[in-house]
This record gives sequence, structure tokens and C-alpha cells, in this order.
Amino acid sequence: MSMQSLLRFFLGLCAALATGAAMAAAPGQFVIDKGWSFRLAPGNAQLDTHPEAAAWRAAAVPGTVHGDLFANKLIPDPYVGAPEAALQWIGLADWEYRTRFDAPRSAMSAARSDLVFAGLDTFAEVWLNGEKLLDANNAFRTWRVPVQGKLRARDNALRIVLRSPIAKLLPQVQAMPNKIAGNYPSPYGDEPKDAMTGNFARKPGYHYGWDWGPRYVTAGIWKPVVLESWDALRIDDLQLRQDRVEEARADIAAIVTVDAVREGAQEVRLWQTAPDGKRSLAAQRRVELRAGANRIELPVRIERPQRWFPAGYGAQPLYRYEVELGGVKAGARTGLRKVELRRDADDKGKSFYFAVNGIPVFAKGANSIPFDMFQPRVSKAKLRRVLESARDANMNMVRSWGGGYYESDEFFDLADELGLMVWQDFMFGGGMQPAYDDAFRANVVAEARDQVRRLRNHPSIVLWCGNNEEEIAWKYWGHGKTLKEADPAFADKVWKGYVQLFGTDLRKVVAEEGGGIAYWSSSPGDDLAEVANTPASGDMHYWEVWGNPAHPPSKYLEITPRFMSEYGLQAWPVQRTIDAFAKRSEQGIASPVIEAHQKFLAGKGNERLMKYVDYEFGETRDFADFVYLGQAAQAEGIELAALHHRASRPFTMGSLYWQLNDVWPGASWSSVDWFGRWKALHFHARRFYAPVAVAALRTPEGRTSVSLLNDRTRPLKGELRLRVMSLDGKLLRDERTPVELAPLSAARVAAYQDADLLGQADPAATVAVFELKAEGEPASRRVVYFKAAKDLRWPEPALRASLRRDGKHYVVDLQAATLARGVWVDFGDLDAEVADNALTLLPQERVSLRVSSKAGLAALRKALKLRSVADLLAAPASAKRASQALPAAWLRLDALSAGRRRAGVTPP
Ligand code: BMA
Repeated sequence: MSMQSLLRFFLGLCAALATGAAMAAAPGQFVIDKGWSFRLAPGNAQLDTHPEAAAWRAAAVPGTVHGDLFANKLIPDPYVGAPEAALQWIGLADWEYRTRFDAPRSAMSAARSDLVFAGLDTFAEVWLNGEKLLDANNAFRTWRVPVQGKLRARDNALRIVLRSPIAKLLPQVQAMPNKIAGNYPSPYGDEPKDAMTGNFARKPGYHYGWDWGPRYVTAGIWKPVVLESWDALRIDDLQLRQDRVEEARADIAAIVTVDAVREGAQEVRLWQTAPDGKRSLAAQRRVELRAGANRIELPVRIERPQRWFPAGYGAQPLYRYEVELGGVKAGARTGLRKVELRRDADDKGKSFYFAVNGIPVFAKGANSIPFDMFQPRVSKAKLRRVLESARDANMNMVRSWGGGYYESDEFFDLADELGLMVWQDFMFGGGMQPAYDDAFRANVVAEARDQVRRLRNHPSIVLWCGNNEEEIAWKYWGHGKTLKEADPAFADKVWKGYVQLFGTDLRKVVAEEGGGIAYWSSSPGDDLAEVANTPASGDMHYWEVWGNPAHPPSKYLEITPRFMSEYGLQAWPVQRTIDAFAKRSEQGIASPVIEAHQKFLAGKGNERLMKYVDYEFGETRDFADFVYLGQAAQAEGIELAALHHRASRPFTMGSLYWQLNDVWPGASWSSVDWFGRWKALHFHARRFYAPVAVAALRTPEGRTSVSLLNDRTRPLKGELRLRVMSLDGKLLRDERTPVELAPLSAARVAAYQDADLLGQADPAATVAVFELKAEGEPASRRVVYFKAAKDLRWPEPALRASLRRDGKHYVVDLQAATLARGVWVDFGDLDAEVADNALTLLPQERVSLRVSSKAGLAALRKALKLRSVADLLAAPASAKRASQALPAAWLRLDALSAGRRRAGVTPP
């Protein structure tokens, strides 16, 4: 997408939100999404420097102040170029929103009316017709305020003032003699580095900047505002609690909470729509309602239920329920499954794995972060694209990480439908918060009840986790120690507050409201055991690869945890995505716009990325090559780790790499970029997470172990083939062995020293290829190299491509004369989806890939570019010879010579 179209994209979204077009309201519900305007609040200090924001202008609700400023052309696109520093004033200002509305007639005559605010970010003062209704202080809570008697038939004035969260909290934080740990200090001076306020606000942590995203401390009415009116009763909630789910039958309880205006008898009916569409009356009863809150429990038994399974283990049938009471209806959907977090003790510690419907499931997936800096812009189509990508890459779990927001209902609907299990963090992304403060804790508990109630019917949720990395930050990163030294009494209070919130309070909310789903106090951890982040017990984050001391990826082979919930390597997104925020002339490894979109080490993360490129491929200083090789290094490194985790089953039962997606276009650990485009890693993930696969893991000392991986619940027969060949195609060995794979297993079938595989062959010019073919499964293949790519003697790259039309699609035929590693097929700026990419072709191998595109054949041919590792690492002279030798019928597109990689940094 060009810069122009990115701008249009942003504007288009804002416009769609401004019209509030698609917001459907249930009877008795009046959505207040029209006529909103906003301005910088009068009297605010930011007006001196930003008088342009003083006038009332059109606003979108739901929305954010950044979105509104951009739609009104008061700020540039926050994603394009490097505008961040100049936009920090927005987070320091107070913002005023207002609208006027006529009350629907039904609301005027109703016995009760509530104004419901599903999301206010964050310190919001709400006024209706001049009367203060609410002081809100938590972006994650739903605020419900009775307004009967306060409404006018015509022209009600609703006004919301959103206070700067930084300005509001700074005095309190600055007054602390000893601070508690925050996350990323602002490089922009809008907040002192030694008084970070973010962790004192119940607001998405990443708004304050993270190591993959910008700092945009936004504010806004980020979820709908609804006027709800009723005469007799309101159904507050319908919980579908799964008490027992087995093959033969399921017992669930439909729990209806009702807010009744007056007491009296009512008939309650519960309708069930089975996955096949059959609707039946599941329960019916006469109930005596009290005035006020009521709880009705309706037991439902389902014989031979159609059970919900994670992707790869069965289907995702969903049951719908509708409750009807006094003429009022409410509905909910669920999938029937039994989920357990199994913690079995053994001589090393305790296991950590999920069993669904009794099946121990090896969790394969990634961590998800927010899908945009500005949540209201996230469309269902965007969520679908990323979550379908997860499912398509053979993932079965995402961990929805704690530094963002609780994802929308749409996210969980999609996860339910796609069979993606969700490990759900509470929104605590790191650092420490004032949990010693009773009011703060009460606020969090209210938030947790709101969120657990909202999400508990989703079969995808398998775990509620207290926070991200707070326990290890306190115990091992120096924070606890420093505070103890500075002020032992305060340190004690901070830790006790932590234990109270994450050890007791949130656990209790999940036990009371969660419908039987397990709670885990922190990731990584061992649920508050003395030692956290140990391979022996619980879950683990491993960052000594990428993070300090930045070991090479081979170090992953030495770490064998119970469940690896974070590990990662960065890469830049594809060129087309980079072009969306930086002009070509601005693109260079150390250019300002590129560094502005590289948040690791405050812009200097490319040095770290270069180190990882260098470990394997050698140094490159040309930006395009750096992008390409960075992706290759990321993909190969994560593949090594993931396969090691899978091969360590059953000790290891999960592998979630960091990270699935992005908040904006930039460098990060993601495998799918902000536009939804796959990096090389995501193509690799589809192969290394395949249910049936071979792992061939070589240590730097020269020992290769081969494991067969079977996530299927049935045994499989197949054949394992070993070939040893030279890079230019000489076959030195070819053996086939029949193999049997037990269900749900990893089995090590062979181990070799280099010499066993190589014999007399040159390690710099030889590979071993392991290929598993199992009945009914796609072939799985791993190529073992005996030296780093930079130390191999690459023969002349001789990769050919031709593009042809094939019915509605195109097909690109690839043929490699010599081994082609990391082949990347690219169509530049054209919209074209290639069925597979980031491939390694063996000498003489041909591969045909489907290409879906609306573009014409000639345009696609013109745009088609190929790259492979040898293009950059083989001798330039031979590369030239190879390109001359090509038949005219083939497009020769990979004529990148080694000379290019020595080219200097593109000047900014
Ligand atoms: C982990 C995460 C995030 C962070 C990532 C990459 O610690 O929990 O906080 O973005 O590493 O550094």
C-alpha cells in the first residue's frame, strides 16, 4: 500500500466509525453514536501551543482523540514517517466530548433507564443535562448509571471530559519517595523518566509505548454509549456454565441474572439451538422474582453432545441459547468442552499443560498483542485475517498478552469458530502497580468481574492469567531488591499488595465467575512458588536469545521447559509494508524514520537484529537485504526452538512464540504484520507446527537428533527418508526407513554425529535432508546444514521462475538447479497472495505455487521478484554466469549479486 493509500485507509476507518453505521441495537437500547463533537478542554495548558484544537469539531464514538484529530486534519497520520515526538501533547491535554440526543419515547415512559458506557479511556467525568453522572477511572470497566428522571424528551446534553492520565497521576507518583517499577520511560519529555504514571492507571499499558509500538497516550470514548430502558425487567447476563462435559452427555447450567423492577411470578423459557440448527425448548420454569437482582439457574442436559475441540483435534460446533422471561429475550453461544490445566508432580517439579476433552494438547501458537494503537479502528475483518492466519499456520493457541486491552467479543467469537484456545492475561503488562492501595485493588476486581463475565461463555478461553512478567521483574530484575534496600517497609507493602491481588483477589474472581477455568497468577511463573521462570515447573519466558546476553539461536536447544510461553526474534515486515510509512529515500538501517519504527533499544534495535543476521548470514549493510535476511534469520531461529519444544514432548507441552501480530507497521517480533502480511516466519510456522512433522536438530557441537512428531490422536505409519547431498545436487546417500508414530507423541528415532552423516564430504558444501511421509499427511522436511550459511560454499544461484494463468488463479513454477534456501517470491506493490513462500528447494526440485491476484498476467510477470540466500552469499562472478545461462522462456529475476550486500547504507 502506498503512503497515499495508507492515509486513505486511516481516513476511511475514521469515517466508517463516525457514521456509526453498523451498530445494531437491541429493543430498549438506544445507541448514542451520532452528533458527537470534541475539543481541547477550555483552560487546559496545552491550548497555548495548540489553539488549533480549541474549536468544537466532529468526533467518532466509539473512537479515540488521535483518530478524531487525524480525521479533522489537525495531526498527521501517526503511523507515517516519524511524527511521534510532536504528538505527545495530546496525552497531556484534557479533552471534552459532547453530543445532544432526543430520548426515544419508550425511554421517557420506561420504569428504568440506564446510561451504559462500555468503555471510557480513562479518567472521565460524565455530565447529563448539566448534572454530573459519573467519575470513571478504569478503561476496562463497564459503567452503568441510572438516569430515569434525568432524561428530557428532547435535546439531552451529554458531555464527557477526559482528563490527561499523565497530568492527573503525576503529582501522586512524584510524591512517592521511592517509586515502583514502570515499563518504558518516555523518550519525549512529556513525563519524567523517573515518575512513570502508566501503571497507576487502569488503561492499556502499551499506549505509553512498548518495545514494538509507539507512545500514543490516547483518550476516548472507546466503546459504545447506550441508553437502556425497560419496564418490568432487564436480563443482565446469561451464563452457560459447563459443569460436566463428556462424550455421552453434558450437564450445563444456564444462569440468568435479572434486574426486576417489581416482584412477581414469571415464566422463564430457555431455547437451545444445536450446531445442526435444531431448535428445542431446553428448560421452562415458573419463577418468583424479587424486586432488584435475581439469579435463576436452569439445568440443561445434552445427550451425546457435539463437543468443541481445538483446531487439529476435531470440529468447533457451537450451541446457541436464548432465554425468554417476561417478554424480554437474551442470547448466548458456547461450545461444549472440558478444559483442564494439568499440574502433575514428578521428580523434577510439576507439569503445565492443557487437556481438552481429556486429550493432552501440545499448545502451538504465539502471543497476540493489540491489533492497533487505537482499538476502535480494529475491524472484524482485520481480526479475522490475523486469527485465520494463526489457524492456517497450524496454531491452536494464542496468548492474549496483558499490556493491551481485553479483546473484543468479535475476537473471541472468531477464536471459538477457528478452534484457537485463548490464554487470557489480565491487563497487567509488566512493572508493578499500587496493589497495596485498597481502592486500586477494588477497581481491578470490579474490572475483572466485568471481563470474566463478558467472556466466560467462550469455549476458546482456557486460562486466566494474572499478569505478564511482574513476578519475575520483582524477584529477578532488581526491582524488588532495590526497593527493599531503599525502603524495606514499603517494599514489603508492595509485595504483599501484589500477592493479595494476584494470589488471592483475581483468583477468587475467576473461581466465582469463570465457570471452572483455571487461574494462573503470572506468566512466566509457577503460581507463586518461590522460584519462577524455571524449566522444571510452570511456564517459562526465555529471552537470553535476542535479549541479553543475545546468545545465538542454537542456545534454544539447551532450554527445555514445561511450557514455553514466550521466546522471540525480530524481523522487519515486507518491503511493501515498509514503503507504507517510509519513502525509499528514507529507508536505511540507521535512518531516522526507520529507527522511529524500531522500538527495541529505543530505536537502536537494528544493531541487535544485525547481530542475528550476522550469526547465520554475515553482515549486510543494504537495507533491502537486511530486511530479507532478518526475516530468514527470524524464521529459522524460531523454527529451531519450536521444533525443539515439540520434540521434548511430553515434558514440554507448549510453544508460544513472541509475537503473532503488530500494532502498527514497524519492526517487531511478529510473524504477521499490521497489514496482515506474512513474514517468512509465518510460512515456516505453518510447516513447523504441522500436526505431523519431523524435527532434525543439530547442535553447534555437531550432533543431530531426529524426532518424529505426531499431534494426531491416532497412530500413523510412514516412511522417513534421509538423503545426504551436495549443494549442487550430488546425491551421496539415500535411505528410507518405515516408521510408526504413536498417537500424541514425539519420539527420537536417530542421533548422528556430523561424521556419521558427512563421511568424507565437505561440511561447507553438503546438507542432510530428512523427510517424513506419513499416511494422509503432507510431507514434512528438514534440511540440516553443517555450517552457518555465511560459511557455506554456495554454488551459483540458479533459480528459475515462470508465471502462468491457471483458471481463476495464476501459478508460479519454480525450479532450482542448485539448493535454493529461503526462496522469497514477491510481487512488489501488487495485491497478490502466494500460496507458500520462504521455501527451500533442493537441487533440481520443481515447485508450483498458486498465486491469487486481480492483477493481469503481464503486470504480475513484471512485478515478480525472487530472492534466495545464495543470491547474497554466492560469488558474484558465478551469479552472473548463472543468469546468462537461463532459457528465454524463464524469467530470471534474482540477479542480486554479492556486490550489492557490500553497498553502503542508503542515505537518509
Ligand atoms: C516480553 C513481553 C513483552 C515484550 C517482549 C519483547 O517480555 O512480555 O513485554 O514486548 O518480551 O521484548
